[in-house]
Amino acid sequence: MNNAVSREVFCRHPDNPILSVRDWPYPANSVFNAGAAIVDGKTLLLVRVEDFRGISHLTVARSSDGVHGWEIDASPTMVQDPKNHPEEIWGIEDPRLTWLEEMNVWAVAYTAFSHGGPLVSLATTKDFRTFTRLGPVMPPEDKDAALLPVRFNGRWAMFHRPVAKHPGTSADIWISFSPDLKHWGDHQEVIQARLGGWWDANKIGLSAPPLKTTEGWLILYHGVRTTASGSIYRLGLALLDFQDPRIVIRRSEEWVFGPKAHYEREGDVDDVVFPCGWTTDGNKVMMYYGAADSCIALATARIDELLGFLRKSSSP
Ligand code: M1P
Repeated sequence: MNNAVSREVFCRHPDNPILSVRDWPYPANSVFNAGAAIVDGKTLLLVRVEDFRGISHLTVARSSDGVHGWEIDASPTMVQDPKNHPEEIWGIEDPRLTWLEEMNVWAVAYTAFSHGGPLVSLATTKDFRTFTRLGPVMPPEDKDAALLPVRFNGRWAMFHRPVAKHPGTSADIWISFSPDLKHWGDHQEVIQARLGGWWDANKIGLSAPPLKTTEGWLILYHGVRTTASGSIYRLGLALLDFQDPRIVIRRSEEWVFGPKAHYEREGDVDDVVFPCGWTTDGNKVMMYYGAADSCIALATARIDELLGFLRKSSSP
């Protein structure tokens, strides 16, 4: 075993990939990058499905144990609606789910692929059958968004990843605040991509929604390393202050997970691990990730080990 493998704190499920187009009830090119939640005692994945035009929609899959026996909606659950939402002209992608106790709804933060590029849209749902769209909340290019589950000084908070057109700038994780989920402001950079030879140089993005822990908000993010043979998507951790999530307490220096298995290394886009959701069961976290933009895999970790890994990292 080499060092890179031994340092990974997530453990792949032996039945990976747990979902692929072979499981799908209708023809599709690929299924990947799913939001995850526990709903009515079952694991629910809101899966990005790419059709044979290259356009993505979202479909629900449910399982009692989160690994096997998936019940998948027979037809697409949430599809692009370009008539009412022109920003969805080229599809909807990469949903992140957050339970908003105060409103008694699930918030879905997703990427709408508009004429101007990818942007952040929000919707809410109570049952994952019907969705109420709030529309676009961040202009292009912006994606990798997720809400925090509670208000901060009366305002909702959302992480997202804008990309500037200005050459030489990095793509970093920002936070913004809103009184009503519709109007967003007080934008602030929270986690910056590193530079140079780092695994997370120049481009990062939030992966799964922030997880509430005893030590603060646990952040899982992807870093994109550009190499001569393409990009490598790996995952890192950060810990944010519980009261003020603009404050970074710790950030991992090494990645905690990267493409190693064949289904992560080869697919429509090679060398990609891309989680959009994780669920918890006590101290255990189940991370659902898109592998090589082609299928869905599962890896698990102990939350105390993730926090322990971060404790060994220096404060930024
Ligand atoms: O192909 C890898 C990923 O590329 C994009 O992610 P990002 O813009 O954060 O680099 C997304 O299109 C994502 O869906 C895709 O998995």
